[in-house]
Amino acid sequence: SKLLSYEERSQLPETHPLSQQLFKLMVRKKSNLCVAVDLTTSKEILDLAEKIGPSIVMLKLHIDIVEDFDHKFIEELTALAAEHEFFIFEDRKFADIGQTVGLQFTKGVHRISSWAHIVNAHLVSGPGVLEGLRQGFEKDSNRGCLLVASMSTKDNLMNSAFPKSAYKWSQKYKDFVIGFICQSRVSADQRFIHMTPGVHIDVSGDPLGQQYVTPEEAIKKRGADVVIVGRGITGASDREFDHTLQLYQKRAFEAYLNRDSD
Ligand code: UP6
Repeated sequence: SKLLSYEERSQLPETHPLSQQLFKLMVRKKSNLCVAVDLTTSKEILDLAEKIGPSIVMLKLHIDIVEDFDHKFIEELTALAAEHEFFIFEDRKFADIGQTVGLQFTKGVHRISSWAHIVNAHLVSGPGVLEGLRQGFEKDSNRGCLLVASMSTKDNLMNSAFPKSAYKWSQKYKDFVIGFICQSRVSADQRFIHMTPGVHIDVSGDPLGQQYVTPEEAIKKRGADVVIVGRGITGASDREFDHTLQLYQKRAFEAYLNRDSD
């Protein structure tokens, strides 16, 4: 079936309120770009967030690689997210038993549930992971979870059982599951957001098994709604940074506008 526009999808009945906001934000900012900010000090992350804020709809973190983490950093990042209007996605890929992920989500030094607008979960251990996370999502809190349905890496073990279960569980847990991290569309249900990592304009992979496609391939061929770009943007030199950021934003959004043409 033909994909509706982001605008139309923001108005579908029973779309999660967070997804509605995200779709509207994508229209307003003319951006379907999430940047993977895989940097290891709070200063580097905040400086980058300031620069990319106007161009993105989501900033993806791996909070467990930040060497000087504290909650003041989170407060500053949250303030930038409010100022520039983007969501904060903690890419924790929760994967343990429900009891443990419930604790990992809400406790520890990071207390992820207290600040991340969006988190994600692997499906290997079964739906218990979602039962465990659910307890950390306060009711009506406008926070959401993405299910990892497939991966970008070479020789990964995620066979077709994963997207099938991801689809099934998205329906069952739609009070907080807002979509998927995937390499091709999981669900024809347009209330759900499909986000694709492994996107780069210049290179086809890295030495550790990462595999890249272009924004056009991810959006037009694979059906991504949002592309996740890390080193393609964060690795640009100071001199080329603004140009590179704008190039990714423009190419990804134009791929969306032109997705019905070849
Ligand atoms: N990521 C992938 N592939 C997946 C799932 N997640 O690359 O299947 C995440 C990585 C990294 C980012 O954890 O933060 O997306 C990709 O970064 P890169 O663009 O620098 O390769």
